[in-house]
Amino acid sequence: MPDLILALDVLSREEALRVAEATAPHLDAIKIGYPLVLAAGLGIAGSLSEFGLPLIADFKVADIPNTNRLIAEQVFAAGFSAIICQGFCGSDSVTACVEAADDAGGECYVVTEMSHPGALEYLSGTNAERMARMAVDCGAHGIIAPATRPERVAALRTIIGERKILSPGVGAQGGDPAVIASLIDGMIVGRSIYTAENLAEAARAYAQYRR
Ligand code: NUP
Repeated sequence: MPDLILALDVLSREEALRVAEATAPHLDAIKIGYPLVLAAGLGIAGSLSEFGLPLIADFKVADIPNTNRLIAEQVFAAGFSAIICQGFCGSDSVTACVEAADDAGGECYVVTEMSHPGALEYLSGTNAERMARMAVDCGAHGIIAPATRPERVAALRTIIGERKILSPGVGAQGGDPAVIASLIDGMIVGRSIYTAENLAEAARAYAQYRR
């Protein structure tokens, strides 16, 4: 059963710390990305580190290898323990992130199939399967795959074996935690927790699916 990863897409340092404080006892990691970092600055990583949870940088890095490496090095220097990159730029770009992660003692996750409806236009099917295979070949620690399509997660699992699957799309995007939990290693939940009236209660409800 999966870890619970909070997607903390709130728009101020104060709100981020309020949500993190209320939910931290029920979490295994916190994922932040452009919304919070652009609103509150990269220093938010240092502030969140006080909760003692691994921090995942969801910047979906998608550039040439040299730029990917420069971005990844900044991410790990800021205190993150994992980075998410896109797979569609190819194996050299993914390898740059994996190597930066390895150098920092961190992890790199590769987006294969995304969770939203538009992913079916390009980021799904055989493209996703090829990217999953490539992620394994590049030594990535795992992939991102959609809780909104459990049958696709199961298909991608046959490709990546024991490597980790972190899965967004539960709750607000319609994914059912009871269905996806046994297929994945990390359940990523954002709005269904951070917009809840009772933050701790919402986090606890998803935490029942943890290992
Ligand atoms: O395919 C993806 N789908 C997705 O929702 C890849 C992602 N990284 N995400 C992220 O997961 C998204 O950017 C957001 O931070 C989180 C899901 O949040 P929510 O839909 O639970 O609010």
